[in-house]
Amino acid sequence: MTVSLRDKRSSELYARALTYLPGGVNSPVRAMRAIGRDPLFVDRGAGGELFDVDGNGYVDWVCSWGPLICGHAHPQVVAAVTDAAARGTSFGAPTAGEVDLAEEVSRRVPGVQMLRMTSSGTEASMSAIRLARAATGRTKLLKFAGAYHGHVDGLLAEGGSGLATQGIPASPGVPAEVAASTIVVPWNDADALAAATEQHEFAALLAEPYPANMGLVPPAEGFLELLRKRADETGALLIFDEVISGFRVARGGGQELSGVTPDLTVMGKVIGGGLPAAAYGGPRTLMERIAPAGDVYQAGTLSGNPLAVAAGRATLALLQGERPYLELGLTTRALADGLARAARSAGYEDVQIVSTTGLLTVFFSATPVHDYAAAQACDLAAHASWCRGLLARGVYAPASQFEAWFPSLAHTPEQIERTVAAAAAAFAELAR
Ligand code: KE4
Repeated sequence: MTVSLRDKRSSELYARALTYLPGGVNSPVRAMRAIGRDPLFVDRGAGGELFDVDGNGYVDWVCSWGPLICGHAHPQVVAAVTDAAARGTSFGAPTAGEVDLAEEVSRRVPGVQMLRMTSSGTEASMSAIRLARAATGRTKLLKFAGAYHGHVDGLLAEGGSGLATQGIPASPGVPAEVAASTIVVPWNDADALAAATEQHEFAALLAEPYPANMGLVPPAEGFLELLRKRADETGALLIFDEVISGFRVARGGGQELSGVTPDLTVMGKVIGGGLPAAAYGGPRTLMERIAPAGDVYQAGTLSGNPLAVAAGRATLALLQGERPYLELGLTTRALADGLARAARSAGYEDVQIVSTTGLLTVFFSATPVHDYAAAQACDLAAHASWCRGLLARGVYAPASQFEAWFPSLAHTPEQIERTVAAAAAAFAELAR
């Protein structure tokens, strides 16, 4: 049964927002343009649910694009942030919490002995790249088509057609000469990786170990090991961008899950528990190049902000040991199996449901998706229509084929059932 979304207040806010904010939003994907509708304005979240300003309730599978692995407004996170705020919101001076958080991260993440906090994943990626360039004396970067590492000039470079292509600006305002320092290679393409690392001397090979910005496209068997091998053979640093996979796909992120340890790790989202915090880290020998210990400059007024640190520490405290990840794996599996059943029951066959602990994507494709080109070949109109159908039935899914669903420890079996029922009806609508 579809409900006509009451969206009067959202519409009024959107009209006003368009006057003051580009596209009415503070980040493009929130505008819901990829699914052909206006954005919904949110009033509040609770556990695995979101409520918009018109009082419509949804099962939320976006969860702020990843930070809320324990769900919205977790009491322990809210209490930690409230307590911290009562002592002051920012000092511009070191605090004990920052040391505790850094210690906790270094205990979890195999490749991180030392870290520097920033306020966004973009800043963390940008800084890790600067450090890699300083450490190697090289300039060029290798990135994979479809991977997103934040809106750093040199990373807003897309590949042309072909194996390993010199980046071209993916946005106006990115200088061609900056994009040209980035070589873009198809994900999971061992030959293209070999060719690029033979042809160029790289400062760094940069990858999301479990890419989730082309939809979830896990590494092919042995591909991360090959990345590690090519970095070692050519003197490039290996950087894993774990802003999404970190603390999510496993307790120590993608590098723990795969057993492949990078030279530098970029982190974000979960590390801030929903407040603005990110970090980059690695062995002390590399990280002590960063000012003021070393000569590579990087800074930030609100880096390690006490409220964000409190939220991050409270979130990681809820992710102790292996049990939370077993639970998150079961939730993700139940959702994936349910969505597959929903598609089958509706006779809608052309979907590929891909998942790993804490991440899932429904590709509208008749064939498996192993790289960005295949993700781009999905039926984007069908995906958009399906997402609109989910919204009408109280399910808030990522408004883009090139994003992932973010199951959390807060999602309940009842919310999964609601999602599966809505998915079956929305698939049936498509199949008609
Ligand atoms: P931020 O600068 O948005 O904090 O982080 C950039 C970033 C870096 N690395 C990875 C792997 C990322 O996924 C991101 C940001 N993720 C997107 C969603 N895929 C954020 C949502 C948005 O842009 O509004």
